[in-house]
Amino acid sequence: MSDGMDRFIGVVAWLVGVAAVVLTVFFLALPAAPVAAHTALEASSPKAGGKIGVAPAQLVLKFTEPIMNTGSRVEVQDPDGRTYQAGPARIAGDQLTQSLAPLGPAGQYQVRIRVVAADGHPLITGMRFTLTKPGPAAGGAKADDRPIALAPVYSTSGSVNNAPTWAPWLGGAFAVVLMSGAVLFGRRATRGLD
Ligand SMILES: [Cu+2]
Repeated sequence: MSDGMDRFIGVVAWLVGVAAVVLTVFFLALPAAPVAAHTALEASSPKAGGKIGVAPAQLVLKFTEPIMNTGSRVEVQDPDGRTYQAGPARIAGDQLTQSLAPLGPAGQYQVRIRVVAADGHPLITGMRFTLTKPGPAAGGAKADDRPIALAPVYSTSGSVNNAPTWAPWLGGAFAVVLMSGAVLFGRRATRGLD
């Protein structure tokens, strides 16, 4: 094969590699905007993972982005499996308020949360808090309905849709591009020896 042909193949290989990288980055960057608009649980009252002595009259959740008025569901369950959410969740912007029936026994309460982000993607997450003394329904003190102090949520369990799912694809695409480049370069080098 002539030197001219070798050079031509080299240039084509290089152009294909560059085009692959550019197109990969371009197409994989597209879903980045909706990903950024996903929502996550940012703060809560009671505090996620916290301990409280007096049962709250309501549960307040603050999200990183506004959430839709439809499709939300909050469930507050005691250690025995009874639930205490009372009526529908009330949503205002990025905040959700769920009225609670008088809580029961002391112990860990599980909060299951489903909301729909402004971009239409559902967020399913959860948190727990511990009631250290029996609630009103178990003979304890009257529910606490003082103004809510929201505490930041540092980690949420069972959270979906918030991971940048394109990241592994990006890595994989680059690996493929690099391997293709290596194969083409190898072929070219071998041809050079003929
Ligand atoms: Cu989304």
